[in-house]
Amino acid sequence: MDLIARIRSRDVRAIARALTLVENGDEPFLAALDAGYAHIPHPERVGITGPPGAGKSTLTSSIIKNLRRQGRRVGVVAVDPSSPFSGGALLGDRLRMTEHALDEDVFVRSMAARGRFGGLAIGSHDACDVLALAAFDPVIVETVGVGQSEVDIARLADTTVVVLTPAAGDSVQALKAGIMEIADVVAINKADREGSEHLEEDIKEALELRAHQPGPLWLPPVVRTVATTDEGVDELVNAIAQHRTFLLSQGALPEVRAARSVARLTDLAGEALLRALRTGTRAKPLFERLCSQVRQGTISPRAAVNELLTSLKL
Ligand SMILES: Nc1nc2c(ncn2[C@@H]2O[C@H](COP(=O)(O)OP(=O)(O)OP(=O)(O)O)[C@@H](O)[C@H]2O)c(=O)[nH]1
Ligand SMILES: [Mg+2]
Repeated sequence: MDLIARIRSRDVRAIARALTLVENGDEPFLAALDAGYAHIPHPERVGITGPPGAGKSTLTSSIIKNLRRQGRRVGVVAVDPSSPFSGGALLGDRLRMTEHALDEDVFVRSMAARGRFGGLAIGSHDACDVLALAAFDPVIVETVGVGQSEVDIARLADTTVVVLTPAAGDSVQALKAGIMEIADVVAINKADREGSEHLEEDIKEALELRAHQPGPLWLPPVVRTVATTDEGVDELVNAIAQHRTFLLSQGALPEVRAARSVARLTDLAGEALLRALRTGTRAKPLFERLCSQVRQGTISPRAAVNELLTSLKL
């Protein structure tokens, strides 16, 4: 049986193997995945993002527990955008979700983000597709919210949960970084710590501002959680379900998916073009010459790009 068929039959080793191939950008496997693209299911996709150490993995583990009680098969990809190598943090994710290690209906995988262009998004989309093929629903994507990655995760998921904690500076950081703009649901985790009420007020205030934006109204629910004791997790799972109901009632899911596919195309096109410039027989010499001219300051970066486009007839 080929690998795709084995994934479809929910063979755990095949799923693990496929995710390694995705992580390595293995072209034959990606081509096989693409060949069956039209038949890949569309499970619910939930993104979990937030500052380092906010409790995303612990919270994900509690969410899994809740969803298992509902009989759902849960697939999780934890992507580390900061490290191109598997390191201690990734192992941490695995450890934090070990209570589900023997459950065949839960699959948790940590992976390093691949590539600079489109960063996080490229490999994670494929990983989600592998989990979708293996009939996991929902598929949860955890990522550390630093820099561009939270915008990427918003594009990966139907529902994005932003996890914050009362730790000093978190709220300021989140409000500044525009992280609130991508939140469909906000979890204030470590609510057992001091300052969670205050943080909740700050966040609600920031979210109220969003209510004045045009478009259908979704005011992100703010849920206080203690991931280590599962407190508030039922409410959090409910809030995620409510957002899904909202998307369905608005008929918005097809558009969310369509926009996601186009964003994916854009990322892949960017990556492919850059690769062509660096390795293509025709483009590489030209690109190298322009790079050295830009280094010397004899031509501006913009002028160099214009010359590239003209010479390559783009
Ligand atoms: N007091 C308290 N500690 C928590 C809570 N949730 C998580 N923690 C602890 O916070 C630490 C970090 O938790 P993780 O789940 O690894 O956090 P994370 O956001 O996944 O971390 P990264 O993936 O490294 O960014 C662990 O020691 C958890 O036990 C909580 O609600 N209350
Ligand atoms: Mg984590």
